[in-house]
Amino acid sequence: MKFIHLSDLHIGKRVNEFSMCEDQKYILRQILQIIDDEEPDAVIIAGDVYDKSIPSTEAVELLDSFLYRLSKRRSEVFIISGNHDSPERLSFGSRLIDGSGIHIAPVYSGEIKPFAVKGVNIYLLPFIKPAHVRRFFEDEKIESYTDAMRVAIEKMGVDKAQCNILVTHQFVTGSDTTDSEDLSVGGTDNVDASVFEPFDYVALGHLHRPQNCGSEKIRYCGTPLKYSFSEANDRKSVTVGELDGEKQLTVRTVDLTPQRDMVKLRGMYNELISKSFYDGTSYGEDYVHITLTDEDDIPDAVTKLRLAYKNLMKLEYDNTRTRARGQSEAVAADVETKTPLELFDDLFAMQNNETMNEQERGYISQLIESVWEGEA
Ligand SMILES: [Mn+2]
Repeated sequence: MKFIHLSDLHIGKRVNEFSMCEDQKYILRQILQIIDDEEPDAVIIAGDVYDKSIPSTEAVELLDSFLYRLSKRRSEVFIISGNHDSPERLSFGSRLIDGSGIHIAPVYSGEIKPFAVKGVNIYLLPFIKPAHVRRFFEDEKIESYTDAMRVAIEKMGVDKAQCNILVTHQFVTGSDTTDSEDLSVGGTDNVDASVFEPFDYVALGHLHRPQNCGSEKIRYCGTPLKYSFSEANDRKSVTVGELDGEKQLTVRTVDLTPQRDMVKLRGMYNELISKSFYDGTSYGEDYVHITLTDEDDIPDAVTKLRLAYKNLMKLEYDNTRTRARGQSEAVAADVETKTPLELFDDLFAMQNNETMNEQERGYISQLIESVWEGEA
């Protein structure tokens, strides 16, 4: 049984206020091409189909057209909701479209019946929290996410003599995160990989970087696009797996090439605006994060840089002043012990990367005196 594992499409997502819809349309077309080349028996989408529980009309249209195109292929399609989706809204009409080979997991009800594809059982377990499972199994001790997943899986009654795939959306303990996921503060939402023992493959969604959890049997395929600059150096792909009746698993990836990449650039302003820096690159179209190392702020830098870097998403400086800002907490501790003039001295140095000259110092010290005496 051959399958393609996708997750975290986040259709409708905006990154730094840039709509990703065009990029998503482009990458979904590429995914359809891969499906045509690979001819899998199953296409799995492991949650975070949409970016929001109430998706934009544009996002709904995009998913509708992707699903319609999928339904015209021979593969069966399996979809679960992630923490970003509303399970109720995502599964609207699911029983109606089931016959067209698009299977969307219903809201968790304590009971999960597998689908069979070429002798492999596919279990769809949408994103759940402990409370969602506790509701149905009041006698079980369910305190953590691991407890919840363990109970939900136990209740499936998986026959380990058969081949079994679980599709789910959770944070497996010890996995590698990026800046574009929504993880709970303090990390109480992690699930121990040992709960997945009954399965021959676990198609995971939630984390955005492709990775195996201990073995290739438990895998995050990652997002089809980069959704934060922390992923600038990642390679995005779809995971293609094959599971035979002997429980032999093979897993490989097919790379995805985005319409626009996300890149981080760094240097002096004059360097970055010189044609030799960006000529022959795709930076003009890419989503770029520029770090200027100039000591002085460049007036209107964003507008000027956008002449060469149309999709400049983020601009920051790395210089003496911005580094000093990191030390400003230490400076704040000095407030009690320093004179107003000394404090202003520090502020001036931080803003201008140089100390005041005699004339400036004289002016400020007069000003401070008059303020202090209430004469200003
Ligand atoms: Mn996600």
